[in-house]
Amino acid sequence: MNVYLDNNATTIVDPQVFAEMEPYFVQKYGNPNSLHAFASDTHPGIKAGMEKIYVGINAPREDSVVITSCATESNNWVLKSIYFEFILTGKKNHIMVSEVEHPSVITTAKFLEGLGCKVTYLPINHEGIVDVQSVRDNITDKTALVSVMWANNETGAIFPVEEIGAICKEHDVAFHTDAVQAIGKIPVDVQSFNVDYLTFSAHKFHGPKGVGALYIKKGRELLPLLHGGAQMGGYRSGTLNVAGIVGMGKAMEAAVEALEYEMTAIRKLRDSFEDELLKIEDTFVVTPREKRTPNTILISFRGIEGEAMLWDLNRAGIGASTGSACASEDLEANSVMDAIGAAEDLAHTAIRFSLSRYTTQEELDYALRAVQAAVIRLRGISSSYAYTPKGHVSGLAEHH
Ligand code: 7TS
Repeated sequence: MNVYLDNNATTIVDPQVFAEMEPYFVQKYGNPNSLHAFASDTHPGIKAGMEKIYVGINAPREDSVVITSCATESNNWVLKSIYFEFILTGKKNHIMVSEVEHPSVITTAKFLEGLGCKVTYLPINHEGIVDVQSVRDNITDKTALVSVMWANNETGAIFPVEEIGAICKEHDVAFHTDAVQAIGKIPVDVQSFNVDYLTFSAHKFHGPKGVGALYIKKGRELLPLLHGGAQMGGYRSGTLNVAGIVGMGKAMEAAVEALEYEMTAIRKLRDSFEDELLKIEDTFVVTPREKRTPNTILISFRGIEGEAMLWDLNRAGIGASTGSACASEDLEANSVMDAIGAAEDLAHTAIRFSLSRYTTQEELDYALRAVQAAVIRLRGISSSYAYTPKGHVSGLAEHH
């Protein structure tokens, strides 16, 4: 049996999404900017796709949604544009990001730091949630941007973006949120609180890879990302990814439709799977369930290297993760485990299981048996497990 439990890395394309995209490859292939029927044939699809995206995040029509190639691109754009417009010109000197942002934010912030921008890395608390007080404490009239993700990709922790947005508004500071892990899992509405920029990516909600977006509130216009033929309102030149826009629109519509199912049925599957995993001795979960997206579990198995567990699971046909796939080439400790100050031996033991609306009870039953078998095998050959004291672990609730 093959079981895919790495949906925070990417998701299967919904067959309905694929079906809607298909005509835009070999039938309606015109360049939308040309002046003939091959071009205008693509316009209804683009219009409908964009409409579904606006509706999905409840964006007012006066605001912009710019289609990019991925969330990484959207995140880079926000930070670098703010740097060019406000930091390089000396109007402001400071940005804030949480210390557990995706690398597309963290490494961009570090790059800007190298260029002279002051950066505050906002800490997370023992539950893996970003500390609102640190936003209040560090915001100044020289702060140009605060960037805090809506939900964390590793733990699923939902961050207090509403409160952070309110603090930013109070100080007239631009607020960006990376909502990649929120869309399709919890309600995302850009009008429900103060948000100036919002990043998302189609492949995380059963759309195609290579299509991301950035929502930009009116009055918070950015500098163009790509100069050229002035597509996407001049923000991002380059021939439109027509099929991608159509696909992202359909995926957004389907994600909103399935939201209730995700928040009830998938949550239930996740919770009972987690209950069973926590029955295994010496297992730890950081963020309380009710503060997480409904599909995610980050769990540590004391005495077992995450990579070893992945190896055993992969042999059993199960795809999981030790954290983010983007970071998996260097065998560093999980960044969230690091940030909450977990003991070194536990930081390397975290495994992420992320479900989707396609996940079934049968798959989870199979996965549970595979995890149980892997735990017995790997602890049996572990040189350290038997000697590890079972005492208190900083920041982690212990389960026996
Ligand atoms: N932001 C967040 C919060 C993410 O989780 C990811 C991908 C990205 C940005 C980048 O998205 P992309 O569209 O540029 O690919 N996160 C992960 C992950 O957790 N495991 O693999 C990829």
